[in-house]
Amino acid sequence: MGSKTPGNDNYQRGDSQSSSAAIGNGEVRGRNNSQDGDGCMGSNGGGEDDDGEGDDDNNDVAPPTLTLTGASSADASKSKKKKRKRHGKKNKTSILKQSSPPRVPLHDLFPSGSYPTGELLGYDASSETRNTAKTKEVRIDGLRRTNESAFLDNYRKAAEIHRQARHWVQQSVKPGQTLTEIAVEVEDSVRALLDNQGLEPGQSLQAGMGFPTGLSLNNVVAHYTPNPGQKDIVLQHSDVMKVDFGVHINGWIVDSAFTMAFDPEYDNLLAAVKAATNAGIKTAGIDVRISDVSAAIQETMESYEVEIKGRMYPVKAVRSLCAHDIKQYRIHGGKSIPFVKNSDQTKMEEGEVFAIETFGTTGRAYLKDDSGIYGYGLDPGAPARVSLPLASANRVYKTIKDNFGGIVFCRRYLERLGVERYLAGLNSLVSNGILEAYQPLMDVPGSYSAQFEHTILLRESQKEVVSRGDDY
Ligand SMILES: [Co+2]
Repeated sequence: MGSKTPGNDNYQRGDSQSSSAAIGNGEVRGRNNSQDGDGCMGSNGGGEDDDGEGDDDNNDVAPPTLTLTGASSADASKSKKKKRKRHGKKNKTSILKQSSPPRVPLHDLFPSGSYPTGELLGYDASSETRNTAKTKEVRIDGLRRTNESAFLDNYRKAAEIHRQARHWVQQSVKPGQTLTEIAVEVEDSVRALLDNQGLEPGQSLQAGMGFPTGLSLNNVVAHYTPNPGQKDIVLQHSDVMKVDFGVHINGWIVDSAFTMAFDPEYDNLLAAVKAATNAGIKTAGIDVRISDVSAAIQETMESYEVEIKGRMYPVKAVRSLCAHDIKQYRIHGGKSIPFVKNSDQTKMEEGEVFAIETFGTTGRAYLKDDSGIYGYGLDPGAPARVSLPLASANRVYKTIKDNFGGIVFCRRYLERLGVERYLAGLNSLVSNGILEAYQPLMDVPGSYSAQFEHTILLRESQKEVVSRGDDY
């Protein structure tokens, strides 16, 4: 999920003035904090290739064999695909055993417990040197090392589940399906691969969906998910769909998204956003300033012009959403990376996790809240119990604590737990400031938007694009 552009607190750190000056205020137009828009990263599409380098120098295993489908995001070059497949050989057998839709738990496919490494990229020379001092400290600390290895295992497993679940989406989703069918299938797949249905209290805290599955069409840029009881939307051949979902294990969330379209008319829009996200990934690193990542993103995004239905549009970088860091059980860790120039001197730091996402649009790029609710999120530091006058608020609060903690959830996630008559309770928690509600975000009608997003780990000597796949 993308974070809403901070006008305020999320941007904290002294730099806020600068960042908001550059990007912030004006553009945000009244929106407050950063909401993430989970973005995804685009891969090699559109002739963009940053990832190529990483692969080559690191023997890193490309995730098994997803072939991207008919979706236009699949356009990536065939030759590259082949090359990667070879790298991924050792996992090949495992993927062959995965069912469609995916239902074979990941631990059965990888009995050794060792999951594919993401794409490893080096830092540029200057940042590596800067790093040395900190690095030593880390080496001494054995406990931290053990934690680091559990952290990596959790992240790599969650990323592989993301790849396998999205592979199904790319292969199987077709116009005529409803958004509810698609969302439920994504979620059923993720839970099956985790081998955790999350129906008992506490289970979803161990592993589950990282946030509500986002399926945002056309001018709805981010944060739309189907809700129970609402009129369902049927996917059309002419739609551009952002598919944004997360997988978490022990609170470590893989946040990754892509865009699919059935009409090749949108290919260049998708390519622009993929390229922008890849530019952000390439620039990101330990000690790198947020302003530098933003500038790289904007420059790439705005170098594209696209023709849709006979009209030319510049691709605009969306102003109201940001990429963001991720903390345990917390999708928006507090750092935000706008997609346009700013003077935020905040640096990325070793050990941090970032969701590098970008959104491009043919519309105005300043988004408005759409009606309805996407999801709700508790502050992870929220107290164990609350006592409000409304009994149902206290009840639903306990359910949230027991099942989601700080993980953003949606009404469908509550209903599958058998919770009923929760709306008044949720509203009360929101109005008391205990729960934050996220709304869908839209650009002007008739516009089209795309998103790509990857989760990256800023490890000691390399950055790991943990959610990278053959698809994007
Ligand atoms: Co995100």
